[in-house]
Amino acid sequence: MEDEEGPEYGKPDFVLLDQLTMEEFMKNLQLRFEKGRIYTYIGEVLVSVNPYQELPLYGPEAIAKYQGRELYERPPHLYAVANAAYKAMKRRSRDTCIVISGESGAGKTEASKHIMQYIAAVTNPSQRAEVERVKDVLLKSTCVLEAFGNARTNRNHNSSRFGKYMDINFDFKGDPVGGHIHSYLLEKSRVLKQHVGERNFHAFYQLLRGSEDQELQELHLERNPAVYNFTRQGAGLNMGVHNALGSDEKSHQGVMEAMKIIGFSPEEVESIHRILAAILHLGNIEFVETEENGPQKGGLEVADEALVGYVAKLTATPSDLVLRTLLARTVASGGREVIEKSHTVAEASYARDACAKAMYQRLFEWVVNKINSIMEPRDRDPRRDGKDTVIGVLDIYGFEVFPVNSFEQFCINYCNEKLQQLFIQLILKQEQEEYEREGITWQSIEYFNNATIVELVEQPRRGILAVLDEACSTAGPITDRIFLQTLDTHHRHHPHYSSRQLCPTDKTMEFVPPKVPGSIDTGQNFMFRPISYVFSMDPTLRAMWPDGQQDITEVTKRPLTAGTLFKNSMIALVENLASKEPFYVRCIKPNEDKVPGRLDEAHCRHQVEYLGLLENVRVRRAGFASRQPYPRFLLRYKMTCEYTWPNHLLGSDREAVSALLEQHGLQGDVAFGHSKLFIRSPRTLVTLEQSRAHLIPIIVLLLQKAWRGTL
Ligand code: AD9
Ligand code: MG
Repeated sequence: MEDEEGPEYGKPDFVLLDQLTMEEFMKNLQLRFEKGRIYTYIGEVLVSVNPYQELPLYGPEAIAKYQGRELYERPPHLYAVANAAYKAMKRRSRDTCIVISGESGAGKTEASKHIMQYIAAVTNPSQRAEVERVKDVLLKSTCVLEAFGNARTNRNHNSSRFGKYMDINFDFKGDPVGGHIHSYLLEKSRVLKQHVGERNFHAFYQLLRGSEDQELQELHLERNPAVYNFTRQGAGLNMGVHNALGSDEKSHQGVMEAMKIIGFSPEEVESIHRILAAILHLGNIEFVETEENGPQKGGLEVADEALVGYVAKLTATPSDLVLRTLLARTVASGGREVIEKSHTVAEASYARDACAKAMYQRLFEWVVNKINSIMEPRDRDPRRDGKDTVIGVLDIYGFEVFPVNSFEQFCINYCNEKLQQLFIQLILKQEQEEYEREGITWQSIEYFNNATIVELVEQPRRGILAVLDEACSTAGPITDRIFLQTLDTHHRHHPHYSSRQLCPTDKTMEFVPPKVPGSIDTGQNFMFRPISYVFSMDPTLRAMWPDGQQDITEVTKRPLTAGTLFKNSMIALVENLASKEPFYVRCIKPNEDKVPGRLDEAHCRHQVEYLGLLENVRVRRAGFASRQPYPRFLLRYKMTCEYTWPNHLLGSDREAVSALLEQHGLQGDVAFGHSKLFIRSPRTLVTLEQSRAHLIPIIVLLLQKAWRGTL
């Protein structure tokens, strides 16, 4: 990797563009991408384009180049951002966070892994055993969570189907001593259904393809995923042997090893496999109306009793309980009276699916909790009142629009809007704070604030989620229609709302309510409770249902809806992020086809637009196009002035910068802050850049001559 970047690589910071237009922005992005420069700054924000190929940018050597450096000293890189966050945390004891955003497949998860690797590599020089243990768990947790929370989608072969925010706790030496993962809304509907070309969560295929014959026999499983309803849809029979991580067999070994290192016991791993197997068997259970009883009596039985037997055995639950869970439900009928109500075929199928979904979700949550319990900081530093300093890394599922968008896409996109809003607020807030700190007067500028979109979702009573809650509480088949009509009544004229009835085609930049059939159902978070697991003898399964022993009359009370729960978790997340010093990575997906090295202009331009990157540059340049610490400024431009090249002999860097600017006649366009130079017009930077570009070849020539001794 080059330490310096010449003009042929374009501008390493978009703030340096001569003219700020979309064309110029895209030209610079494209030029850098073609030269393998996938990272570019906007000030301290890192823009990253997914190369879809292995580039020689990572690893110990590259890490060493960034370690302890300032952001500007090396070409833009994720390591530089990780290093900046780490330094802010260590030097100033500030809690920091790195927010990674971008659409599905843009490279967020990969970026978060590089960040973690950087932090792991630069910490614990004294090799303390406890810190090494924590680092191992932090690094290995990713692989386990990806197995259970990622899946192949048409947009990304290793798509995160949950949001992840990971805190890493550091002690006063700056070494990781613990961590905590918050997971957000797993796309659990994927357990049951997948679009054409997509897969269920990796864990199922890894189990089937990676287990020994003997293990599969014990789980009553066949190796072929095409045998199971939950794993045979979406992908063709020969598809999906590989995910982005390699073959399922290899991944299985990797996950098993990771679980061992993290500290899952062999019994726990076995339980996990039994639960996955039970879910697969559940998916194959079909229901038939019994002839003796006749449909009018509602008699129902399962087509293949053996499957119920497998589920019962694998979950260590009496099989008559499993059967009863599927064929009937227990409801509270006024007061404390409890009655059992038989299911129709449709209801039984719904119960089976709800059961499978719930089991998987609980399994996922249990895995997250298990990892958290192992990462819990053990010895808190008493000098800090037991408080560690924290770096948070946010890798959330990216913005996505499908031909049919479910409630889950609605939540994913709402989450992305919420993060965009935070980005806008923090970027402006940071600017203001910096001007104040440096004693500079601030000039505000116009920008699009997507708060209006977030409000459309969150507003009390009229907002999309409030209306959805209302519709969920009104039982009956017409609720979907009522939901849509109510939304139309409230928001017909909202600039960012398009009604399904008025405008059936999606406009991706606008907020379209989820396609309704089924969304009420998912939004309700109401399910037939898999009551049988309360009685499971499997300790892992019991641990997944800590609420299992609750009184049935308590349980059938209306729970908070999934929408409200998600909204609350998003508000808490944003509050948490806002309390920390933020660093941003804005990921861009170069093309829809996952092709290495190809950047589709229109596709990227769209992302640059909705990520507000041009606005970001504009805000950065509005008051002052650029601000740079004096040493950084000198490092880049000192060759353009006789008083500063090769080193200045003036009293301070600030004085040297002043002399340099005076020589160029540019002193009228700048303000001198306490530690930084603020440059008003991009022209000034352009003049300096041109002067520098003009001098570089001359200096290179002189240096070559000096080396050859011909000077
Ligand atoms: V989603 O919202 O979870 O669907 P992400 O997380 O944004 O999405 P991800 O990081 O999973 O995308 O990247 C998608 C794929 O792009 C990876 O599986 C890699 O094959 C590829 N990728 C991403 N970043 C890099 C990189 N820096 N170098 C090489 C990369 N390949
Ligand atoms: Mg991801």
